[in-house]
Amino acid sequence: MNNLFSIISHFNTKGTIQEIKPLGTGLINDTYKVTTLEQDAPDYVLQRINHVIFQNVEMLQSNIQSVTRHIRKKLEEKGEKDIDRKVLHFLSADNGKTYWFDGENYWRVMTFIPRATTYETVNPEYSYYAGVAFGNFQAMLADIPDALGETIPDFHNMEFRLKQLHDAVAADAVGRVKEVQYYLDEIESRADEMCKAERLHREGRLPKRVCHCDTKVNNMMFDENGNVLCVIDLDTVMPSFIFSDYGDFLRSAANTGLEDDKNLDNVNFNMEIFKAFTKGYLESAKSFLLPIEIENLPYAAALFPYMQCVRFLADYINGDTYYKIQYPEHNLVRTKAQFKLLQSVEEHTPEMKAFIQSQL
Ligand code: GN1
Ligand code: MG
Repeated sequence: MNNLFSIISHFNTKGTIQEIKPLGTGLINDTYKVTTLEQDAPDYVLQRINHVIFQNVEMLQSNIQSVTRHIRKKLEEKGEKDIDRKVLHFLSADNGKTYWFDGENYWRVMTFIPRATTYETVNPEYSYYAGVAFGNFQAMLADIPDALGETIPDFHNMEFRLKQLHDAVAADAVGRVKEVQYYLDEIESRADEMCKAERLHREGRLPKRVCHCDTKVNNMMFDENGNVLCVIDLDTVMPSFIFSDYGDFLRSAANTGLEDDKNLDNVNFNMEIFKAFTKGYLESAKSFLLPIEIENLPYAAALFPYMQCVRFLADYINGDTYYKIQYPEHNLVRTKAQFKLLQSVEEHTPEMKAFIQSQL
């Protein structure tokens, strides 16, 4: 922890640092809350950037700067109040950049947003607000002037994720392939259908837009009245299909169980959350979405549990090199839970299609 105090001293903070302790449940970066002593000094969030995963930290931070600058400008133009709680603010370090390299790790600091909460689960009312907020987020970024880099190349490219799984199976680095054959077969039988987005894109029928690409429900800040303040965790903001944001929110928020639930009976797709989120999303995004995007929203709802199933399984087969795990079979448990969620989404597809039609 001493080390953390010395790291934050390289950033342009106000007040006296009193305490630094772990914050949140992210699977990639390490996050800490930094509390200051004085009432009038803000608190901060300190993060160690996982640079094995985000290899180009310069590009990463430059993307985030472009995005936050653009959103701030949009909010100012709309005459919004309380803007400091509605867009993230990153501090400069001694080197004039928004990150600091200590010789081993990359670090960044942002201002902590006061009186705001994140949730691991949300009710239909909050899902509706989240739908409106993610639609607005995409709409605000539609005319961002800077070209954003792909911080993780092919991040939500389903063909690429399947190739990674196939490579993992071929290498079978820790001898786990034999125990997961059932899941490999289930994945293979859906592979063609699930790679539809990439095909439509190649045919010129499906555009990429600037998306958040990690719209897990816990990446959204709500105020004390349930209003959405802002979207956080901007590392993966990049051009993608709108399916990314729509699908990943539902994957996390409409799951009646946990992402890593050991009891698969808990895991089902919650249609009330689906309806509320879809209603909100279509209200704010309908004006710019193409018919092919709207028509494929049920596909997006299936794509993300499927993709996550593929990613967790590949990591399990590789011997757990990507996601943080709490116990040896953790990635297998996650795979099974995502697969159960996928099956439940599949059962609800006709109902989803009918609901979407009713909203147009
Ligand atoms: C990771 O950083 P975090 O925990 O919000 C991952 C997402 C996955 C998610 C699964 C950069 O998100 O893509 O959907 O875990 N982020 C990265 O929970 O791989
Ligand atoms: Mg997160």
